[in-house]
Amino acid sequence: MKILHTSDWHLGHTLYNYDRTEEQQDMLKQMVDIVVEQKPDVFLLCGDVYHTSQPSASVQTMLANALVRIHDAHPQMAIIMTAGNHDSGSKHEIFRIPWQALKVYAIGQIEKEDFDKHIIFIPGKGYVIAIPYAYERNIPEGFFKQLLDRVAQLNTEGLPVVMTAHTTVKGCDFTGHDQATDLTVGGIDSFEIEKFGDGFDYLALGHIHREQFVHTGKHNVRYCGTPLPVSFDEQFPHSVSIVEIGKHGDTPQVEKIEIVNPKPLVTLPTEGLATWDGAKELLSKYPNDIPAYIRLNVQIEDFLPAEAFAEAASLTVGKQCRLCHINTKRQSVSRSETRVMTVQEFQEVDPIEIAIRYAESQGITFDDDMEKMFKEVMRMVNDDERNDK
Ligand SMILES: [Mn+2]
Repeated sequence: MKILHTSDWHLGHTLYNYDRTEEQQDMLKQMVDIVVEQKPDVFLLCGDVYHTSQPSASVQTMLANALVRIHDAHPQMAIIMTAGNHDSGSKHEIFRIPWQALKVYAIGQIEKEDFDKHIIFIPGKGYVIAIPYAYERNIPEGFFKQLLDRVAQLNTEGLPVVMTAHTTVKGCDFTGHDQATDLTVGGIDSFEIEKFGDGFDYLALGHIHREQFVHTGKHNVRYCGTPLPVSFDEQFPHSVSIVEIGKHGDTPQVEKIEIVNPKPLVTLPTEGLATWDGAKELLSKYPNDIPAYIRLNVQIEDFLPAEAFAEAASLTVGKQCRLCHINTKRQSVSRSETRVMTVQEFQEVDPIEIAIRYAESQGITFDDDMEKMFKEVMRMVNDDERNDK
């Protein structure tokens, strides 16, 4: 069985209010080309199809058109698409039945009773157990094992078994995720890898944006990573994974195919921090004809002048690059700092840093327990917001 493993498309994502439709269309075109060339048996899209649970009409059209083109590129292929934490699980399944006409299987929600919804048989090739966004509280005890046992019963031919989920497993590399604000990544909602049981030949994961194998000693648990960077912190190559498994029990063979972003996310300086004047110089020297999104990393002692962003943005006039963000790091944070923040500063700082500052101003030590409680509350707030949509 040959699988194209991808996840975290985040269609509809805007970067500091810049529309990214062109890049996303380009990425989708590259997906079609890879399918034409590789002819996989299964196309696995493991969650975070959209960036928000309420994508616009044009973004939904972009996905639907892309799925048709991907199907047309190799009509025998099954396309299995699960919902991630950014997607609405119920909306993901609206067109579940009509999509099946194009061998597109849309799985948005965990079905505790109907296992067959999660088990997709690819005749003569293998089985895929498709699980959308999974975290401890929405997975019934023994759920993975029951699914694997069911497939073991069915799989009399010894065909490869693939399981897919959108989740965090303990011990993976979070590089690229801001753990203070991306609370579904930070550890509260993460699974021990043992929870998935055994009986699968490959565990295809989505959610973590850096491609990686998760260390299990078996070389068969993998995040494929994002095809397009979602944040400036994703300073690593982006790709899809082509996975081949001969028969049940074999070790999967994995090859990466890089996805090229026509408009890269560039941080200046590329390493470390520059002074404010140094950062402006780097920006004014940036080549006129290279399209890119730019973030500046600036070392400051206090705060940047209020007009700093406009000043830096004016340096990009006549260039193809766009300034997105000025990231500031203070040389030393004074513990007794009581200076009032501007609205812009307030929006740029992580919520947890604001909580720490507030605690300090009240003479309270913000210890590990406090941090844990704060993150738990943030997670509950985020969950509520998601469920309201
Ligand atoms: Mn994601």
